[in-house]
Amino acid sequence: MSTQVCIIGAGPSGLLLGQLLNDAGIDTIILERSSLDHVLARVRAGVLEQGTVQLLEQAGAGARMRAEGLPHDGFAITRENDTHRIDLARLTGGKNVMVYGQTEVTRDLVDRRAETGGITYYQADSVQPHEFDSATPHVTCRIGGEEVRINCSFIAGCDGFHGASRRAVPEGAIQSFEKVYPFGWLGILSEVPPVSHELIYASHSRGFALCSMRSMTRSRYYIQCNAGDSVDAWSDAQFWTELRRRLPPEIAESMVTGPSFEKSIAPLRSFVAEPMRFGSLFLVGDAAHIVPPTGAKGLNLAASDVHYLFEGLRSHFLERDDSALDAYSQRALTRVWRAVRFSWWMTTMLHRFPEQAPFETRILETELGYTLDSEAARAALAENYVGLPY
Ligand code: RFL
Ligand code: PHB
Repeated sequence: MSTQVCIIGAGPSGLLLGQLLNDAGIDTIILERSSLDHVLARVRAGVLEQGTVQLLEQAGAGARMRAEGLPHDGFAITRENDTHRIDLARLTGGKNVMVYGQTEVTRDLVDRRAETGGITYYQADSVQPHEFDSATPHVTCRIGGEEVRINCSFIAGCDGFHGASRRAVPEGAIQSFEKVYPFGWLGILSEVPPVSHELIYASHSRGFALCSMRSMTRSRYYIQCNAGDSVDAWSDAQFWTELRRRLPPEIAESMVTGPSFEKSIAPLRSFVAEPMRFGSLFLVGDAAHIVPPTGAKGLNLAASDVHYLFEGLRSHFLERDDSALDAYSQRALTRVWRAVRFSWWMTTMLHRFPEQAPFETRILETELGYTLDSEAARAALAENYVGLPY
């Protein structure tokens, strides 16, 4: 087989890149390790920046998001029992974010690829990029028990943090930066109306909590938990009790609870691999970087990487101009590091760290107090939350 761009991974970055390329007349094949059902069942992000919304529209996958997504002009931060609203629209000159689940984004992109005849192989085993530093890049894998070789001009590694693409790069050619946080997020989905029509980020002496949503009848809630906790150790009743304790009483009292239909623990990590290009292999999204979910940036960074790479590939194939492709790694990494800094800052300011020195605790309390009281600090928070320009 052969194609112009072989894309590894059918998560949001692989599907979005594949759609933009196919629509521009550039041929792609997507290889995905898991089954379609598994890809569609993953529950993750919920907040889309305007740049992500525009890219989904550009890919022809924006209609349901426009109809069913919830535009949010602000969110709340609670500190023990006080509530402070961050007015995103006022602080950013009219910008907002869209609350629309990653599960729905993935479904819309999968449907659009099927409508437009794009090729995706699911359950592709042992996917491996080869010779991306030569004139004959190719990818091998097993599909339905058969060995397959795909010759291509470029390989897009969109296969997430645990994928094969980054691991195919020789150790000396890549530099990694990593910080692992000493806690996780225990998250649930429940068919109950959200406690507030906007998100609530709660900083509390018992630990962080987040009240989010997927619709006006489906809530997504998270609480900071210990790094080693197991999901089975948390009953729904224990989850709801702990969540309520971390919220101001008037919010906790008005919260509707019910059985969870999804419950999982996510570890928190910041990670960046540099550079993001190795010959004809490009790393995109979680394959190159991970942020803790506190700033809602992971999926949005995957989208901005896709934007830069699509522009580069489009100019290469349609205009015979390689300048944007050559600038990919640098342009993507500049935006990535800003989001890594913001996510680290939000995480550090809002969580409670085990064994924190009293000095650090006071500094972080002061950081939060300053952020909530200063118009300039709130504007900086809002500017980053809605998403820095591409
Ligand atoms: P993905 O989604 O991990 O997709 C990678 C795909 O590659 C496949 N794959 C392989 N395929 C072939 N061969 C291999 N060897 C392969 N290895 C892996 C995988 O099966 C998968 O289908 O990466 P992608 O596309 O870069 O997308 C990144 C986003 O999924 C991620 O950044 C976000 O979910 C992060 N995130 C959030 N981001 C936001 O922008 N806003 C949020 O509100 C937000 N909340 C979150 C989050 C992530 C969370 N978790 C669980 C980590 C909340 C949580 C709890
Ligand atoms: C979510 O709804 O899953 C969500 C929202 C905001 C975040 C992280 C996750 O910062």
